Amino acid sequence: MKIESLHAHEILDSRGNPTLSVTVMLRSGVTGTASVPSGASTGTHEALELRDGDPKRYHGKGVLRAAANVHRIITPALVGMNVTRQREIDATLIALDGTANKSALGANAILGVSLACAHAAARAKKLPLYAYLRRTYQLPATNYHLPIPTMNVLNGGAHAGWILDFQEFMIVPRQRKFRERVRCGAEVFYELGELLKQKGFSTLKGDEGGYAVPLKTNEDAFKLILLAIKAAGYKPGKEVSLAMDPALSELYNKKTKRYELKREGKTLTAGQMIAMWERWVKTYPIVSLEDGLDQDDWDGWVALTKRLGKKVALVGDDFLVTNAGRLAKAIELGAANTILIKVNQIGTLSETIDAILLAKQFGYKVSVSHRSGETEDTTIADLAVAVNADFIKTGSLSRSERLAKYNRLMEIEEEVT
Ligand code: 2PG
Ligand code: MG
Repeated sequence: MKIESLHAHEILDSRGNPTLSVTVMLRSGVTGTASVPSGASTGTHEALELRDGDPKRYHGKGVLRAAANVHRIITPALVGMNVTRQREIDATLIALDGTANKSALGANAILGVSLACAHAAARAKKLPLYAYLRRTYQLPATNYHLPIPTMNVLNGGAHAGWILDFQEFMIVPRQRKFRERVRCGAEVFYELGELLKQKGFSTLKGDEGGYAVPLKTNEDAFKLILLAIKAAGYKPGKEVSLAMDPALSELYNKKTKRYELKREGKTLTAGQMIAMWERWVKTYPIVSLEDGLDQDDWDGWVALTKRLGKKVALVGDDFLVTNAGRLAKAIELGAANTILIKVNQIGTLSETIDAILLAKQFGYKVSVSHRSGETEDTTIADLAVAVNADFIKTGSLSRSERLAKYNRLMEIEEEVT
């Protein structure tokens, strides 16, 4: 079980940007590998993704410094450690870095190592990753519930050249089996493509594999999706619900304290934004609203939660950044009722698990999420199953880096049921 060596190198993510892949090798020869995702609409309170800033390579986006940190600083500290002591490994990584936002070594360097260790340990223990995680963190549940997927079929915002103001319009298939949820999502996605073609739109796709189309209004997105759900033979609200991530921190003007919906030519206050969400939730079968206000508008989040918290999942992404500290404050104030979990927002597996455990303890729902920049790594699928997450958010029904997670979940379902 002892760690023999670590190797980190640059690979490219789904946008063609460099990211880290890390392999841990044990004395026994067993290895574990993980690669690190990367966001585009990142929250200001996320852990730091270390990039080289050398304009001669990859427009400054190289991660050679992060790789060097793995080799020069992390490796000497971890060699000889027992790879199954994940909490000790993560505590060592956090102490080595010594900053609050992992800016010394880079959260990408730290996360790559943290996840690769879990993979190596699971393999050494001859367990699937989800079962290993459950055991190593002594997670209480004994049964397995596969998550409800929230599938981003129409892309806007920073993921699609601002073709729409809001970033993600998602379908939420609710069939009993995960495999049937995937099938339903794919069938609705095909119908949506057909509808778009009929209306004369192209069916080009955004970063998360959903269609990227210049609709007149943001609301038109849901109107179209409802048509697609019906055309695919499913009942909106019963078999398929809706979810959205308008990613409003991206539209917030801190100086004017207004949300700027440029495509629609609207400028709204937080109060007007909340009123709009109330109307949408009344009109459409929306079950989940992520980042419905700016990441630092604590009062607004409390007001939003009072108004809609009993009806829909109010998901904190940029707002909570997988950070147990921010989550504790939100719990105290009564802000949001669901946490989005992104491993690279916080930078170690153990801190991720701590945020999840805190959320569950206080009745917050958990949605495990990809980033808009992804790789073929499927760790988040196993993580979602390990913790019995309520939701998983991992993109559309196209693009292999998104489908890899759905495919892994279908495989896991066969193992656990
Ligand atoms: C989000 C994510 C993932 P990004 O805002 O929820 O969908 O986007 O990874 O660009 O932050
Ligand atoms: Mg988000």
